[in-house]
Amino acid sequence: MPENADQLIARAIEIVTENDRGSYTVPTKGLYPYQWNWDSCLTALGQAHFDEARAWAEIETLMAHQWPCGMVPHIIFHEESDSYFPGPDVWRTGRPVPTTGITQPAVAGFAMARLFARAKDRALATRSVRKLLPRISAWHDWFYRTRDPEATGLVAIIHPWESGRDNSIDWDAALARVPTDGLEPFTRQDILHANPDHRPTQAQYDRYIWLVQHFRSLGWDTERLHDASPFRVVDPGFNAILIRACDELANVAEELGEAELAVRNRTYAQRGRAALNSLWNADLGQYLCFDRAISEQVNSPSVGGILTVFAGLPKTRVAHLATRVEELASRCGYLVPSHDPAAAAFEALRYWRGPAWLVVNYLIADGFRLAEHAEMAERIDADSLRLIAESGFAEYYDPITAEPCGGGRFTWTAAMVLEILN
Ligand code: 2M8
Repeated sequence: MPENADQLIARAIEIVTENDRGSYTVPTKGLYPYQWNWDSCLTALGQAHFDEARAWAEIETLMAHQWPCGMVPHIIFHEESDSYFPGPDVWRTGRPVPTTGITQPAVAGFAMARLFARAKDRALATRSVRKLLPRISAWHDWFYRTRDPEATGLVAIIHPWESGRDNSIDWDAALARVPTDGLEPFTRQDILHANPDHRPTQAQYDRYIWLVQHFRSLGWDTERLHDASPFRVVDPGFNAILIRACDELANVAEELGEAELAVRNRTYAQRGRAALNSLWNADLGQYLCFDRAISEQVNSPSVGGILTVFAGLPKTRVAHLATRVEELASRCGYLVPSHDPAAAAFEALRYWRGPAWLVVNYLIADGFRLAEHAEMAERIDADSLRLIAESGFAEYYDPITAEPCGGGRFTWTAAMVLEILN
């Protein structure tokens, strides 16, 4: 018998709670035993439906580990664990509580604004936002200062892990140019917890780790890493999240009388949105990545170019993206595949090379809702719930068969269900 909404909500709360470590939440036990940056912010959205104070604490814990330069790391290693590689002994960033030295999609500004808009406890929300605003804004400053040194309006990622879409086909050509000489031997843990056929390849891991070693050899000086990295890619989805976060932060800052933060973030958002035009591909009717190291567009039709709708786009662009989503829907059973199933490199089960992810669905649906394409938003939400009904709270799903993949009882998947059903 299919579960009703109340039963699903109860199960989702159970999963988020079992992964709760007090002041932060792990994505799923075993596979990911630490705090991940964008997981935490998306998790807080779900937590707020049953515990507002806990939701604020989730984001505050993340932001407490911001580096003095403004960067917010992609993983905080709160506790020791031998079930994840690469751990703190590989990163060696020298932080009091160990962290990685790269970042992840800047969801925090959006999550903060959404929690603030919905908060029932206004005093608690205002107190938390007063703490978070300057920190999140400093992160945005850091992005545009260090990752857009030529002031193009768009930031680059310097490691595939920063995108959150780790082994996307988007990175293949750029990653192939990353050398592997001097690579220290290592043992992966991910393939002990998840099916190796659903994970990145060894050749990709070699390059992920080479980049970590390279940045480490530069003393984790984040002002230098962009120019020193052989991997520099402008991801439209990553930029869209940052642009929206800047806009949302500016709204909250205006409301609280923080004029300077508001103006700065609004300017980032406006410049970023204008610059996204350079990533538009008229033949495909979607945005594409740009390989900054060789100044070439990356001809790879991934979900990164559709996620752009989250930035808040002109109506004509949104209409094109809706058409693209219709095309993808005709090629799979469940929206939104992380890569176009018509592309030769598409792999239905391999992580970010094809599978559907509820967090990405949520962000895309939110973008369509913002653009008053409610029908498309509801369709994507409905597909997310069909995936849950078919296959439970998995990390990701085959977009053709709904087969569940990766870690089970996954926090952000459960958090997105709470968002959809509340
Ligand atoms: C995945 O990434 C980590 C590295 O950061 C990994 O595979 O080891 C990605 O899906 C990423 O987007 C996510 O934040 C993380 C934790 O869920 O797992």
